[in-house]
Amino acid sequence: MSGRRISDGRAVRAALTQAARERILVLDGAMGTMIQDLKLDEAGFRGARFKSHARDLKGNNDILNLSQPDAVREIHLAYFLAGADLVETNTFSSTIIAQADYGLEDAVHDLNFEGARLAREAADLAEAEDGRRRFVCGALGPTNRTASISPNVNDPGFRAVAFDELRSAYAQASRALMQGGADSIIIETIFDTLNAKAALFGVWDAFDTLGEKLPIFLSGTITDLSGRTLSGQTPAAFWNSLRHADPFAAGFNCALGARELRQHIAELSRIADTFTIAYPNAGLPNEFGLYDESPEYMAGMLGEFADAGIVNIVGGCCGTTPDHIRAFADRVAGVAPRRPPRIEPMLRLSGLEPFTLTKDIRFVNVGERTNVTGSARFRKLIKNNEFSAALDVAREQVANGAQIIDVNMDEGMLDSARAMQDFLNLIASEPDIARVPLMIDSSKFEVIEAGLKCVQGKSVVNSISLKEGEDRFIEQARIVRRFGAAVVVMAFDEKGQADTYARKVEICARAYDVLTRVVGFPPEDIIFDPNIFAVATGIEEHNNYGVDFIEAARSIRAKMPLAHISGGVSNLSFSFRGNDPVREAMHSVFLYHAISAGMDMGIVNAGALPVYEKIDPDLRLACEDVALNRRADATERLLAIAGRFKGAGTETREKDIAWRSDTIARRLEYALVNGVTDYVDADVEEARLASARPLDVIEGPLMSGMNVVGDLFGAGKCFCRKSSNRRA
Ligand code: THG
Repeated sequence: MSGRRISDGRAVRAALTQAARERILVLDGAMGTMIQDLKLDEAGFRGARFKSHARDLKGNNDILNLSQPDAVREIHLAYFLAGADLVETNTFSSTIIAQADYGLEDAVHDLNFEGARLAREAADLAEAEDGRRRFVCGALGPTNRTASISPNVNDPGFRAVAFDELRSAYAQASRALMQGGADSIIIETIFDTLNAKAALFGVWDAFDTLGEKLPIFLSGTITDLSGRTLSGQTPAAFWNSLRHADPFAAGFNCALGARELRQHIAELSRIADTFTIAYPNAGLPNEFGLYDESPEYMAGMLGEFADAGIVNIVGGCCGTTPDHIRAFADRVAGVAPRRPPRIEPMLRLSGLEPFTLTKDIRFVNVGERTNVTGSARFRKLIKNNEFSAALDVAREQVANGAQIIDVNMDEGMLDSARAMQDFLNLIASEPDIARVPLMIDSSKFEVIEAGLKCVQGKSVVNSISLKEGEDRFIEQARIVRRFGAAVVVMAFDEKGQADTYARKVEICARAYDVLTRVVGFPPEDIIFDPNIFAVATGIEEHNNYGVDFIEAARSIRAKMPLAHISGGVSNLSFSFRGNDPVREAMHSVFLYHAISAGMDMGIVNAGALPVYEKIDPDLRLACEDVALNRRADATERLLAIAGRFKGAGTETREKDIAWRSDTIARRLEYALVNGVTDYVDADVEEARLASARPLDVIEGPLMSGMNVVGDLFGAGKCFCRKSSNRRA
């Protein structure tokens, strides 16, 4: 392939960074609008090369890179001369996936190569004109298929395109864009961050193949007034999903026009530690499919974005013309550019919504029930393909206060990768589950990878370890990082699972060192699991397992304060299987101490963790003696009283309604502390009728109930809050 030299990515990034620090940069406007004005007919679209192509080509704008190259170059040049610093190549649909509609898969390389070459030629002409450096953004559109939504409402688990298909299509397009002379790559009009993650893999594949890394721009699109992407993410969830790409700029384009875009750009501007970009449509299309917003009107809007310090790059999408771009360039000239904020490092995950592990959150509940080995009920449902009831298990975990849900399909009789994909695909279409981040749990890395290819949010991989040595650990960590996921690292090395305090700390410190120094993993995305093993098993060597975990957690948090500590809490009480009240008491007592030592996350049966203070004092003391290994006869003493507490666990218990005969104020307090919503409407109404003013209900019993909850939380004695489902 005769070609230009591939752009020097580092030099481009340095030049762009310097320019963006000095002034607000200008991107071009619409290509489609300009092409429409050419009023080309079918023959015009075909040109000589596609004269006898079997299918109609009118409307395939990208084909003009090959059939009408002079016209495309002219449009680019018009934008550059109107004041654009950057233009996008005319390659929005130049992937084999999108071009399949025209039977033009074979033309894809040329579409991208020529697309980049034409834009570069226009850039050279503009530079010769006025001496100012110009940049070419190689454009990758979203394709016409979504990776995380089914096109068929009757089959929500179906997908019209797979991650790997998108990845290789984007890799091919990216290679040709680079070979044609693109300075950077823009992944744009992102309506589904899973498509964008696949695009990133494709772009990185091209970087690896060609031995050069170009700056990346990311631009999402918010398509409805609720402020979410087509696939349902909020702007912050979107950013958390893609931040690992370390883009030169991130922002939004297209859709509802500048006025609607403002709040989303403002939010991104606050949370994104990179340059921001905004290129809206000229309003919504009118009844003729045309866009009405004038250059002056839009320049006024975007100028206000600039004055407010929320953008670094402005441009136009559908309906904008060189006149718009000229007006934008004039308006933002001389306005001080936004300075990207420094963002405090914290674990920031996402489902459809963001989840940030702030210092105010003492403990994150990860729901354990969607696990085929951890729940007989869930296993049966998955084995019988009763996916709808299996989804209810996930939904219950979220309703019971799980902030993340752990999904595990490791069962000998299952195709675990298949089951993982099917279940995660189904979760994606349940907004009340998909709003929370996922923890993808498997001891087989190929199952984890299969899962990662199905989730648009920023998830947690559970788990990797040094079990098979450092090389394998590094390789797996690099893959996890490319998906942008956080990671649970088990305290496990070549010699085995760490069971003592010293081994736990030693392995975690070694893993931390490798992850941060060799892989470049952000410390806040590392979650150590120093192994919770069963205590009170009758084997003396097991008695100190709880203490070893707690002390290891304390030491790891002190040495590596940005990293986190998690564990499978229900493991602790395996020897009391069949006695849920005792197991639950053990879990709460253990957590009370582990959390104050620095454990900040745990895989738990959400909704089955009694409040520390409410545990029967005899049981609590006996559990504490066991969990903290405080006396040699601790196990015998717990065993001796365990029978007294045998009965249903919290999950099925519920119906102990003695508290219903208390005073109205005490009832409201009980409901708040225990997260019981069943009687709230009637109780609040009763309290209101008994009060002089409705405000008295809030300031009286509701406030005092919340104070009790607040105190218990603050003291680390209350772990989990039920939430009413916020979205219907
Ligand atoms: N660390 C990490 N991941 C993990 C674990 C861990 N994943 C799996 C497991 N351990 C955590 N999850 C569970 C889930 C359920 C139970 C224990 C741990 C459990 N289940 C009941 C039992 O086996 O008695 C089953 C009851 C039922 O069938 O309903 O205890 O440590 N990183």
